[in-house]
Amino acid sequence: MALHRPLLAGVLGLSAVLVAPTAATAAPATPAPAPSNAAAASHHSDSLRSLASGIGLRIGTAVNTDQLANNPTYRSITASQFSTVTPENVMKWEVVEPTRGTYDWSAADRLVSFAQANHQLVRGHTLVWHSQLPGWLTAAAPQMSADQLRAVLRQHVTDEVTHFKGRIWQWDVVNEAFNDDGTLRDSIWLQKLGPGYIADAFRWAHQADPKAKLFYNDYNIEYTGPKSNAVYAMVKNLQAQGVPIDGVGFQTHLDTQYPLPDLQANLQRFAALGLDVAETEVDVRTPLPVTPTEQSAQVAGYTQTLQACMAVKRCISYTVWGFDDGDSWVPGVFAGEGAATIYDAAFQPKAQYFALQQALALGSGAPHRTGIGAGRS
Ligand code: 9MR
Repeated sequence: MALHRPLLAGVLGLSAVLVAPTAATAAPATPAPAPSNAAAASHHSDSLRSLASGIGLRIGTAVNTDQLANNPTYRSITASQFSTVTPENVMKWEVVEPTRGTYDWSAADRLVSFAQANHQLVRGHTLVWHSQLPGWLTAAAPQMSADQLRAVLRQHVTDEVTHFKGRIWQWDVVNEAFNDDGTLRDSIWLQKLGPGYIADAFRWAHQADPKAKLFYNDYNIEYTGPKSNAVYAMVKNLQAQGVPIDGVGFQTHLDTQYPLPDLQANLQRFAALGLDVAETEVDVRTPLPVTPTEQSAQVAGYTQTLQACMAVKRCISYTVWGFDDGDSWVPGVFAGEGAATIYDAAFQPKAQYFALQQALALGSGAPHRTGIGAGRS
């Protein structure tokens, strides 16, 4: 899940970032009555969402819906700092259809309502993936014929997109279908259905909600190399077949131990295909405990990733994968690493937060994104 080229210098070599704690930027921890959707968001002019709106860029976060329901501080920051939200887990297949044929949209519906109440757009995540599948499906799939499995997948895509029709800005239709060497991942989808499942999923999603922007989403495709080249070739191929694909999501899970050589140029080459691009799951982890040097690298990582997006007109959203260290997925997966987000576990903004704020403030002359709230054209 990470680049295998060591070199802190790649990140540190970036221009120094002034980390000026100029103004009180954390959202006030105003208690809001749970479980109200009214998060009392006062959109300060120096919030991330306000600063980004000047160039038509959406700033997002993955949302832990348990925290959203129970923690007023979490709710307040989610509402005040971000203009798009992504459900971290509650739109995944195992959550929405725990028993075959019985849907549970409740948690996802609550998030979508929260987003609407706070004038936020929603990135739907994710329809077709090899992970977080319901147990009934992984148990039954090996015995199914290709036609049976295709019908199950079609039903899932159609029912989920139909349920949220008109309320999703960007759908991650297919997630993480490639290996790092550029070959297709050996998932149940590839094994039984062959590579055509990818085009099918986009077509089914488009039929169910013709206005949603449909994305392919993956990690380790931020820089040129076998994996991003394979995704690039796939996208061109889908376009040549007339498949309705609108964008590519670059997850951007970074680690200060590895460099990020050519993100902007890579985003630009996908944009040049006529696609939207987005950074969809940004975080920058580091070995713990964090030293000042490592934190400088993390700050540079956030600045670099945001500036790359800002420089590319077709980069329409920049989403962090959770905003606080207390809720980050990183420590549970990468032993000894963490501190990957922009707020600490006590919901205080870190230098990483101020770096994003400053990049937005200094980048007000970046190209203005157009049609940002609109669906596909
Ligand atoms: O952050 C998510 C975590 O809570 C889940 O346990 C995990 C299960 O695989 O998925 C995490 O989110 C992933 C996202 O859906 C796709 N890209 C990688 C993310 C981090 O693993």
